Amino acid sequence: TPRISMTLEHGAHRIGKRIDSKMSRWRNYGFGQFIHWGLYAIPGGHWNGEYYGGAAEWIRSWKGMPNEDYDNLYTEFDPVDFDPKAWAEQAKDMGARYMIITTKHHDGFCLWPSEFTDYDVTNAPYGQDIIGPLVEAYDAEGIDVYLYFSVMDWNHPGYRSKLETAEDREAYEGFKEFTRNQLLELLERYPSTKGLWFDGTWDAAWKEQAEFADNLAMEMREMIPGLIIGSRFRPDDYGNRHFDSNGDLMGDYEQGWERKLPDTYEDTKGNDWDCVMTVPENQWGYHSDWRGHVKTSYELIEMLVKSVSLDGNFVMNFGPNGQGEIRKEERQLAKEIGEWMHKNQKAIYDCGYIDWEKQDWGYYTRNRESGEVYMIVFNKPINGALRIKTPAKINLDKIFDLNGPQKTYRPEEIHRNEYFIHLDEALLETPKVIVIQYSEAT
Ligand code: JFZ
Repeated sequence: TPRISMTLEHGAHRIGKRIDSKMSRWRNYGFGQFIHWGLYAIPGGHWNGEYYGGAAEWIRSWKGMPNEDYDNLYTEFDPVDFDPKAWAEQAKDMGARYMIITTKHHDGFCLWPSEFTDYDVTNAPYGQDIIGPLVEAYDAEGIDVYLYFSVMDWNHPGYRSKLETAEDREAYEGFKEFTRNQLLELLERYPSTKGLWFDGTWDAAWKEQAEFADNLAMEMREMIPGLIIGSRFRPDDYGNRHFDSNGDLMGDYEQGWERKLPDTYEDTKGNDWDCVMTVPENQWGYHSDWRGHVKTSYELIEMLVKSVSLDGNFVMNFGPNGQGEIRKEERQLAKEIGEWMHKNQKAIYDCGYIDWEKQDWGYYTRNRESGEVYMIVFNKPINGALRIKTPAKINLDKIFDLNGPQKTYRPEEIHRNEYFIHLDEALLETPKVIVIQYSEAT
């Protein structure tokens, strides 16, 4: 059926996935690290001994903390324990293949020396660039760096959430120019940047900027060809975000999976996507008092596996404290996930979705190059029998453990295209990976 679509000047410029090598590299990461770091790490979710229950990086918007106090926190920003090499090594050990760092969050404080504002690291006691040394350290570990940038900026005098008066419009023009300058500055300073992760683009004022945002994206891609930008940047002609007025994805991947995962492949609409996930329920920046449920490495590994099985990347967040230290809970999780990744990364890296019917024992992933299929088993049935249903005309050639006893399984055919393999281990201590090599019958 022909698509009925309206003409948009600033809608999606491409239907379907990007197929170039830079985007393939992004698609194949599987696992990434997010770092939320800024002035909010200093109060860590408290002010004057009072506990703030919202997301720590939003504390400025809390009536318990005067804006003036927040805006002076920069005079205390002196993270003497900041060790970019240690962060990068930890990320490498954990198995992350890309990293996203908050260059500027909603508060407007810049972790790089910006020519366009005084509200940056150089005017804090620390007095030095944070982003440069981070990029260098992660580049050295072979971990690709992406820059998080909040368009919303609570510090810039021209920033508006909505444009009601002529004065607002004039002020906002200055803010747009500032935004453009900062973005081009970042790309010029850090040319190994692989992409930008935008945020704070939901305001009514920004939703009117289809043309400006579209042109700016083009300009940034001229500076760094192949630059990867998700769907959380530009609005279309009618102010629609992520998906344009025709329902087509704007940007290189869908950025709507924030602290949630799709359940089925249909939910992803066949697009590229990433899921960004906090360790507690909703804390991105450092909060010294995590309350409520804190995710375990087991849960995070399951989310990672599920993401890859549905063709997405999983990005786990870290919130270093005001001294520049990564808290011990996060270090411990990184270590546990890393231990699993070292043994099982074959089922994650360069892998994606395969259209075999999902079974209750866990998830399938498939290596996009070799075609090898992995069963990542989280739930062992009481009888130890794992069901495999394949599409028609598939021969299961060889089924074996990725690790451990290197056991080979002989599938028991129970129906046409339906089998059991029988596990004999008593209990699974960690999610177990079984490799399936198959061929298509002619
Ligand atoms: C934003 C920020 O406000 C937050 O502090 C953090 O940086 C996070 C990664 O991004 O929060 C969002 C953004 C988008 C949605 C929800 C929270 N969303 O699309 O549902």
